[in-house]
Amino acid sequence: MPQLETITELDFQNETYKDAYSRINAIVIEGEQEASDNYIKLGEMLPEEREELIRLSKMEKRHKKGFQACGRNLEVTPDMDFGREFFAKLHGNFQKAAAEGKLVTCLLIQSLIIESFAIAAYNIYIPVADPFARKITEGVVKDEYEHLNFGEEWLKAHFEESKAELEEANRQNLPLVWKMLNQVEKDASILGMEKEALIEDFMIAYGEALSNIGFTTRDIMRMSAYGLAG
Ligand code: Y39
Ligand code: FE
Ligand code: FE
Ligand code: FE
Repeated sequence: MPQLETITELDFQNETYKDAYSRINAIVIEGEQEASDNYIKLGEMLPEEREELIRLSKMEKRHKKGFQACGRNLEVTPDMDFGREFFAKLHGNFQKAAAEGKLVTCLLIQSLIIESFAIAAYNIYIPVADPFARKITEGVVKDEYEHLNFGEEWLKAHFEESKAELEEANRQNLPLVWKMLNQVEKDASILGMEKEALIEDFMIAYGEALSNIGFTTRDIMRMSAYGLAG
């Protein structure tokens, strides 16, 4: 089905567009910074993977720089207070889990939930982005699959002993994703990104990850239902 938004010409210099961009761009910049911090933290929790995790952290730092350049290119100042507020709950849950040494919960939050969110958002953004941002985002999204894969591989290798903690972490964190999507629905739509498409791509990436780790279709259905009602 052709998307009307990709046919309609977006005016990247329009004030409405730039206002919405100031919040979405901030979310992405804040998200990349937090992702970078989270991978450093994961490297401390998982010393045998420390070098690999430091490498992923550096990739996130580069993503942040790329998206800052996208904002400058459109002459938009990112609303970083909004970005921090947007991630506050999920970030708080990651930090609490890290303080308690709950590695599996931290991996679920960063490598499965946040990476799936990034993959959905960037894939939906690419066709409607300005040419400068499109190039940057195309480079970034390839990396995000690698990040998701890191979490998948580790959790797959430790599935039996991680299963219960994964289910609990899913129950506590997936509802936050739907709240976050609701918060940006209007701004995203001004940029040509529809919430339904974001949800669909998120669920595909997240569901495939859970399947690769070892969950059954039945488990995935049950786990996906969390938060949808809330
Ligand atoms: O791993 C990463 O690089 C993740 C930090 C980035 C998350 C980006 C989340 C974007 C949500 C944007 C919502 C716009 C509709
Ligand atoms: Fe990233
Ligand atoms: Fe990203
Ligand atoms: Fe990432």
